[in-house]
Amino acid sequence: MARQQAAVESAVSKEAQERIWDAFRRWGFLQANLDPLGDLERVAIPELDVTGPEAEAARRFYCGSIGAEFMHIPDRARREWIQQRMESEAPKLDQAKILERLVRAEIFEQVLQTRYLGTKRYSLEGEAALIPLLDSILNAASEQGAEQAVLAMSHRGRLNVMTHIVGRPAAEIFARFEDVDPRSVLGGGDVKYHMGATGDFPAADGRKVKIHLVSNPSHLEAVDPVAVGRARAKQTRYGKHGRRQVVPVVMHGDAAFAGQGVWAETLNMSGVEGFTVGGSVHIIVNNLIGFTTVPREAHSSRFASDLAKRLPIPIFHVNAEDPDAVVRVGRIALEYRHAFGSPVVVDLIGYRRHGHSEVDDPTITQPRRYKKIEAHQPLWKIYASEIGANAEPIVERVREELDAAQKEALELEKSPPMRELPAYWNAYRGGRYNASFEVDTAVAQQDLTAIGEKIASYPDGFHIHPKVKKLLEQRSEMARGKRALDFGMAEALAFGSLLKQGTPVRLSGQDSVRGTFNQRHAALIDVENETQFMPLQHLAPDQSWFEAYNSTLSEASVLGFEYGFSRDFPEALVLWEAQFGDFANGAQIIIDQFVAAGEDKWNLLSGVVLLLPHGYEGQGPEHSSARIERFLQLVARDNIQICQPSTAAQYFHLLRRQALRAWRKPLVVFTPKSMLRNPAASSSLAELAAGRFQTVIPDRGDGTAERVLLCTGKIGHELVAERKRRKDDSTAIVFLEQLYPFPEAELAAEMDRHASAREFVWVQEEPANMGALAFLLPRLERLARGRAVLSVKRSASASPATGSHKAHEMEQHTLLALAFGGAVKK
Ligand SMILES: Cc1ncc(C[n+]2csc(CCOP(=O)(O)OP(=O)(O)O)c2C)c(N)n1
Repeated sequence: MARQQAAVESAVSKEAQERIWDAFRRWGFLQANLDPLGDLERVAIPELDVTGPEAEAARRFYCGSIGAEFMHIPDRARREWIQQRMESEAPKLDQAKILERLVRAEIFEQVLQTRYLGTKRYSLEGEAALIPLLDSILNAASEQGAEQAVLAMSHRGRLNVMTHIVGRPAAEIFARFEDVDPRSVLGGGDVKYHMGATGDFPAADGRKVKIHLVSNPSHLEAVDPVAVGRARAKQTRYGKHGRRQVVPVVMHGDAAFAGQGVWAETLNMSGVEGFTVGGSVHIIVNNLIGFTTVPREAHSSRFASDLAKRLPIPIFHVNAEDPDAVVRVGRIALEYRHAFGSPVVVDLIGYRRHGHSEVDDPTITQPRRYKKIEAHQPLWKIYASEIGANAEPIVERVREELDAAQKEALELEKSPPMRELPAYWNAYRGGRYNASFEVDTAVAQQDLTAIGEKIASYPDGFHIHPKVKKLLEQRSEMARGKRALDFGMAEALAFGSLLKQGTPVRLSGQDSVRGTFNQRHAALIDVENETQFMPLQHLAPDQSWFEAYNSTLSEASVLGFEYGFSRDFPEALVLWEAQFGDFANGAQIIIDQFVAAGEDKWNLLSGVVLLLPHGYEGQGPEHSSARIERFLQLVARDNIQICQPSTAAQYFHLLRRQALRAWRKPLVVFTPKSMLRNPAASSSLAELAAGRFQTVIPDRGDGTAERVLLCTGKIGHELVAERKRRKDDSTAIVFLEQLYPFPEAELAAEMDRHASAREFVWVQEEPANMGALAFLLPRLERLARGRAVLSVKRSASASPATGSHKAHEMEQHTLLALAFGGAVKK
């Protein structure tokens, strides 16, 4: 009886013990000691109001300098992994090395402060533990076989990271402050705390980890998907073990992490096959302030990181003033990433010693906090006294080194590049367009037939959907020259021929595998078991790789990712497709900051292709335009290419040109919707087997036209049909297939050829304040040599298109009527 009683009691107490541990594992982070200045108050949790040895042990593990959030992870093995790490004694660390790191980080900032008073550097002081944290992550990564790390970060502490983690000599950073070579960047370039850098990190195990710090615009968080896309490309290069060999580490500010959405979009891709990188490591360099904004104004949650909890990934908060804990967390984070291929978040909570930049006075908005900060010792001093070390000799030595580096910088004549481009960029060129870049894009007809037949076939026993079967039969006819080619087939043949020539192809976008307009069918789906078969992956044993992915419903992160991928795979044709061109403005930051300006700011090239379905077809304000005007406003110095191919053959040659030329420039293509299957836009096999992309498609060779209509894309086909209907034989219709780089010579030749024309009329579907009108008018006037230049367009409008199909048709009818009769001046 007594024994039975004891057994019950011990069972109860075991249960009670479990409850205690569970409570601390679940809620302990809310009472952890995370904020060096104590402003982040601990949260009262009744479940943690317990005493006794069990409670004390659990409190020690879960309410110290590390607060782990992991109980939202459904996978028990992952929770247990973290539990086991959290509930073991802290490892012995090389504290002397940590101290040295801290001294270097802080003295570097102080030297910059005294030498370059009044210049912005976005000091890391208050978060100096970032350097030992990165050190710890990279050392752990090296042990796991990492050969490269892709780092992304914004302004805060960037110069410090460049020197102490990327390994750029301090003299190079000083040279940027000295601005030794301003002429090299007149009108271009970027500020020093945005520049990319490459280097080698010497890991403790004797190996070197190649570091690539990604160039970054001011737009906070915009770099996140770019960095992850770059990591994916590098991993693809490594092959099978790529995910282990390349580790992405992305750093964030707390206000930016809480406020911006693109990191969340990027992390949402982390488990999606086409976009995974085997886990990215995220560090919030959390100084509990954003410029002048305090956390209660910056987010509605306790932690800036809270939104990350929507994913089953761990978040480790750590007090930035406990360097040992920080170093420990770095290792745990990296090893977790490695063990489970999962992203992980480290929230490094410290403070910001100065104003937002060093020229900003923070005492105006946070007088009390800054009084506290002023009285607060730098971390290296606190740490040195904690571990009983004398840091003064290190300080002395570091100062001397930095003095020497500054002298060295003054002797430099040119601004150091701070990076080395990988060899795979050797074969490619940027800069201004040169006709010598042109290549042959035609493919012999028998080769097209062979590729086309493969594209139209699938394995025996594959249960094909009847509609797809019909489409493939049509494709087979197209391949044999028995039927005109549509855009879908032209694209497949462009991809297929490139793959056979050794160019890999990667395409992503919303519903892009099938194609929003049912036009692509890159994957065939077995109707019985939903297995996929991608004919373009089965062309020949020695072909290059082909990938097509449906993306998450995001523009910014997916385009950012593909831009990033293109940065590390110049030899591949990398395409991002918007569902409709109108949605591309969801990625406007990526377009403005990376696609259009990347070469100007950072001298970095990309051949990424944007496919933007465009055309006024009565589908409403958000399914018509792709904002041609916006892209045209971004152009200068041949930075991007803007094209609208009006036939299947033109599309074929354009895609091949993009891949085969050595000129690497982003390509924006306005692609068709209804025109995808319009017989007027289809082409013969012979047109793919000869010729090349025409920037201008001329009309009527006899030069007798009285009027010349100039247009681009779908409206041109409508104009041709209208001309036929009217039996008009005095009008020429010229298609402008490339808007930028503006094909001046080709267009001038065509306009001159129409010697009898009295007037040239630009016809566009867009309202007067949109489309290519404003861009083209001055150029056309120059080329018209005194002859009239008129235009036909919809009335200026705040919104791109009407929502009424009938109104659309009336408008379209009027456009055509005006084009053939009543065009008005400007
Ligand atoms: C998208 C965007 N909006 C606004 C800014 C202007 N801005 C630059 S830094 C900053 C505060 C950033 O705070 P936080 O993310 O906490 O980083 P910290 O500077 O504190 O390290 C702001 C608002 C910006 N760079 N990007």
